Amino acid sequence: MNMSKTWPFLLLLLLTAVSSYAHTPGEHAKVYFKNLKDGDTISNNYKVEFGIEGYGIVPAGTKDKRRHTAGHHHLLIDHPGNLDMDEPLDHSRNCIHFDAGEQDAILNLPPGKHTLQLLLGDENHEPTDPPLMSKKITITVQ
Ligand SMILES: [Cu+2]
Repeated sequence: MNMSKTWPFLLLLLLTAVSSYAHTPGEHAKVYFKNLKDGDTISNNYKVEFGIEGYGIVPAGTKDKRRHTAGHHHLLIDHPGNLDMDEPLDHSRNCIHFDAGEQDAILNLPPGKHTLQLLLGDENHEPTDPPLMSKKITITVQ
């Protein structure tokens, strides 16, 4: 066997094994707002829908191996931005957890401008690595 031709192949195999590490979404994975975009104006009781591609949704606390390829949504509302990506996400009015795997929510916010952003968390509410975050959008509530 010619080792000079085999080494690059082995290296590629090794890199592939490392990059498919648990809780690591692929580079094409993303979360996004299905029916809201930056600059939109909405009325209260708006049902916002959460989209996800290239990764799955499971309830928080899932113990089986689905947890390696799926998580649950968090909606950051007017979040101050002091997020530690290595710690579980806080439960606050700025960070709403969708522990049951919900993929939509009814928005009821005070009139005015608000920022919204989606961030996926794992079974322990920690962001994946790299984090699956939507673009931060600013909306106006009438
Ligand atoms: Cu959570």
